[in-house]
Amino acid sequence: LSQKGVTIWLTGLSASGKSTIACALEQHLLHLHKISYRLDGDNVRFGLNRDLGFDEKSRNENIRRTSEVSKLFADSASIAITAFISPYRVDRAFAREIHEKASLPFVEVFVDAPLHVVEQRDPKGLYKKARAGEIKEFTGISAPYEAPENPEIHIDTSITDVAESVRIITEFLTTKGYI
Ligand code: GGZ
Repeated sequence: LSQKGVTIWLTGLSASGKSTIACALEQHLLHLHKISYRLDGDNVRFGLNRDLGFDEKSRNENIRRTSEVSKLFADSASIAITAFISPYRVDRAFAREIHEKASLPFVEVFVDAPLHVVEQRDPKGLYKKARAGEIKEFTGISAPYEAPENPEIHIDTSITDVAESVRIITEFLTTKGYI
């Protein structure tokens, strides 16, 4: 098998569009007869990482484990798509480092949107609860989000729709020969 796997690492605030883009990207890759696997809070935080919360140490561990799992997927020649806030630069740097050490491609995608926009979206009412102090250490409100300084791809979802986001990512993957 000449084709290696790859990890596509989406990072951004809650409600920035990570999961939406991840799902649409998975669908698009399927149309291209490429099977990918999505790792996100919905399938990881209720299983593998059910012991973890949202304090800094828990998030570090959430991302450390997720990094290792995505690396295993990429190592099996799969396309791993991760959709975690992954707010700390040091954790994302770790994810990148273990991929690079294994000669596996790692594509960091900054799914960006201004705080006022994601707060306006607030699909689950979590920002409202965070503002009211009902949720502690909420990213962007009472916990940090360290924006990527050198992501392979930077998408502002307040001006870029899902289809265009998928197109941008797919084009990057194709150009690099990762898919
Ligand atoms: C941020 C939280 C929090 C706190 C619960 N801070 O929009 P969602 O609901 O569906 O996605 C968010 C998800 C974030 O989990 P991650 O595993 O991606 O976070 S991290 O990478 O930082 O470990 C949000 C919900 O969980 N959620 N409490 N305090 N998001």
